[in-house]
Amino acid sequence: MSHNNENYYYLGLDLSTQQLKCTAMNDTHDIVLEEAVNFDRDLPEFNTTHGAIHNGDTVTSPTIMWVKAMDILFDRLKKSPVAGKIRGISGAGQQHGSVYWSKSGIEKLSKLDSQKTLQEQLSEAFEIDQSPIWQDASTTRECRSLEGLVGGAQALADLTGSKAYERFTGNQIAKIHNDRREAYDATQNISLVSSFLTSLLLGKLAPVDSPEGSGTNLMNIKSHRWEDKLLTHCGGSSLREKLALEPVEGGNALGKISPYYVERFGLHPDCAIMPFTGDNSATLVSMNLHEGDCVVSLGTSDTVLVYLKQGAAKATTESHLMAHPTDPTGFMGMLCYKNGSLTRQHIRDVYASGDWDEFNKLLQTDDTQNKTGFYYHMQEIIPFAKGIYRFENGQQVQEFDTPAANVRAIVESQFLSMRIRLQRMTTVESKRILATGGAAANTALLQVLSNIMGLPVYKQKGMNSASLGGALLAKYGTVEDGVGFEDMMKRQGTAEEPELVCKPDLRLTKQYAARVDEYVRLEKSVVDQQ
Ligand code: XUL
Repeated sequence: MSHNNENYYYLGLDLSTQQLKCTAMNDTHDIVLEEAVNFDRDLPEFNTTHGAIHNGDTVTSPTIMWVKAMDILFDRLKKSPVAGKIRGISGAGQQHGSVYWSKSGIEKLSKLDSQKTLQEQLSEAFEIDQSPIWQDASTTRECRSLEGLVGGAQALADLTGSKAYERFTGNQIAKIHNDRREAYDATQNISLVSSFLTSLLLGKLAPVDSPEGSGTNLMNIKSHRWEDKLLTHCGGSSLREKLALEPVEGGNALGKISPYYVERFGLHPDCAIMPFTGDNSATLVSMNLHEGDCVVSLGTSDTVLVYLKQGAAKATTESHLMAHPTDPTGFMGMLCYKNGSLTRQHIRDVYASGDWDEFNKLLQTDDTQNKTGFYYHMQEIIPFAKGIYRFENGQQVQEFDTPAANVRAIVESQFLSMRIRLQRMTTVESKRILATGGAAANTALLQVLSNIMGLPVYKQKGMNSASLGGALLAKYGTVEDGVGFEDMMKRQGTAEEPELVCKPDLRLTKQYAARVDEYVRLEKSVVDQQ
């Protein structure tokens, strides 16, 4: 790198469930700016709760709300000293969510007028104004149908990396194709949340990257190409045209930023736009994972991420195999739970007076060896179950005798599930846990995680993992050809070692290990009650 590069910046965006964030970093990977637009707070006119609109099992977000959030974020960016020096932009989107462009929408995108806001110009740009998002659980019928097409859940997992999941985009598209044919037929193009942002920045339709293709049930996990029979089954013969572009690999610039952002917000005309990825793959990038590292992200959704090299990955019917964002032959193994922070908060409110300190105190008191609870406040993904179930000495009970038992049981149950599923997903033993996400600030929670997994837990500084991952992907796409991602990280010495926060109490780890069989049995009895 030449010396006069010091003043360049790289921008990462993250359109998550609850907010649109951005992180800008310089050439030496120091964060120079962070901004966020919170949907509930900053855009109350859209009436979202935690960024979403719930209507039974159907969960959506207004597409135009995301557009308005871009207007606000870029207005703030314009006022900062970094805007004109941004050399590349990439980022992340909550996975699976989809956007349905109208014909006029795509046209308007290519002729944006810098005198007007994006919202003004794109208000008629979508055939479907509510985007289905990852929390949606309304497509069970479509899921079974897709699995039926290929010979079952495991067969679909072998082909696409995952069995059919309600939130996966192919099944969401199939539901619209089945139930709203007119709107479907009028849809010119379909984007995912990630490629939607890329499209807004490029001023034309952008492809998804291969990790995002892996969240659709439509992409062949080996070739990274759309699979025709799956496309036709979910969206008829026109789905290929609506997707229009095959998935691409990360790190290759798609083009320069649309003149709209240059004229309106003062961005540099040479600013390159890189493919956006999913929030989970962006988190994996920001943490620069090595084999043996296991990320546990405790956020709106709880996720577990591992970097699996070719050969170490197993497709199962309860985990996901996704393409890796910077290693085209490797994989990201993932578990995703819907009942993450919001459900822990709910239990905190009911049993710990809405106070985290109280929650943490209770977490350290009661002995729950003979108590197990499953807290699926929302329709859970792993396993597919809903409701709250408590067991004492193997027998189902209405309630535990202490608030502390509920606090412990929810945390233990969440982490025991991770332990069990992680072991089934890969032959590679994890050596350490890297904790991230909002709830990773809670060390009492991390201590239980460490005890259950029997692994030390580390934390990296800086919490905006997905948007930082986006900034790193932006830089990766603009550095000289031939420099691999790991080399780029090494050169800048960003290998700022994560900090050790908890060591496992191996005596407790043994006790938890002894509870695994019983946990599996009780969980199965919960699934049987659905
Ligand atoms: C992953 C998933 C969630 C969302 C949350 O499959 O559904 O983690 O990506 O943003």
